[in-house]
Amino acid sequence: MSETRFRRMNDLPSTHLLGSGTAMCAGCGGLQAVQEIYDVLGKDTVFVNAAGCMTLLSVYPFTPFRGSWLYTSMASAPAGAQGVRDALDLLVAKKRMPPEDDLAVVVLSGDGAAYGMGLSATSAAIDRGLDFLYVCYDNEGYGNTGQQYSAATPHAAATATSARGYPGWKKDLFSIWVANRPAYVATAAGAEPVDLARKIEKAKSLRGPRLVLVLAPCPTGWDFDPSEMVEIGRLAVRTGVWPLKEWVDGRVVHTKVRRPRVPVEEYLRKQGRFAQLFEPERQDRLLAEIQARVDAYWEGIG
Ligand SMILES: Cc1ncc(C[n+]2csc(CCOP(=O)(O)OP(=O)(O)O)c2C)c(N)n1
Ligand code: SF4
Ligand SMILES: [Mg+2]
Repeated sequence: MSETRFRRMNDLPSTHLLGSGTAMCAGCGGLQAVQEIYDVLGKDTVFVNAAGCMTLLSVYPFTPFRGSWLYTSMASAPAGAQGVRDALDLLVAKKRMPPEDDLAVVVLSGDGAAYGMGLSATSAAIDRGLDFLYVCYDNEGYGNTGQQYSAATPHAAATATSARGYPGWKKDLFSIWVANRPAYVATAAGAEPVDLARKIEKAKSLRGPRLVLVLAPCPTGWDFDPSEMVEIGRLAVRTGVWPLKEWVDGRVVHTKVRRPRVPVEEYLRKQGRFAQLFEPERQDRLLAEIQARVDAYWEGIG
């Protein structure tokens, strides 16, 4: 695997510029998910955005969003959301803003913030019962700074800081949130837009701490052709690598169960970050172990 792969974001041609004058990669799964989510949330939303790729969407004073946008450090988005929520509540309580002008407070962060740096602030916000929706677009690494591994990186994936393959196993953020007993927790994928839209609708209708965790295929960090973004997202679901599920009313429900599942290898093969599993020689033991973990998950749910 070449090191230069992880420098591509800085070398992007101007064709990757969006209307707001910001630089995003072509075929960005995170951007696809944010667009789908914003269609449902609408403009009466304040995004509290932890530093990451989506921060590039808004460069003061320009933003492609019709609502509001606040930028925070990686660890602080839930604390920022608390401040915004409190300010809105005070404005309504003091009759300086009519209740119909109230805004939904939405944290938007990558996995580096959601699974790692911002996790204690998130836990505290859930403990306080903060009324907010947390949207995490999970591209399984620190994408904005060149795809270093994060706690969301899958086993054996090559990153800028794990050239021979990440030795750890992806953290189960869904279960961590569930353990905190919030109002709602769901996983979703931009490649499954109907399921994603339904979950955002559901989350929008509830109050209290809510998480929607969206897989975000990342051509730059995962090393695949941008035209394959949707197909890779679908394969993550069809292989069972990325279960679509929600936790509501105290139980976990899987919203899409594929039988039979596509072999995991079909998902891995399409991504350069897993190339060392196939070249220079096939890593049969590792491939079998990855498949067995996915099988064990699905056998475990009955
Ligand atoms: C405390 C801290 N360390 C490092 C950085 C530099 N930094 C900015 S964005 C980023 C990556 C964030 O990763 P993630 O949350 O997964 O979002 P992504 O970039 O993948 O969209 C890093 C490390 C920072 N802003 N703050
Ligand atoms: S590095 Fe990945 S997540 Fe970040 S803008 Fe590029 S494709 Fe999107
Ligand atoms: Mg990330």
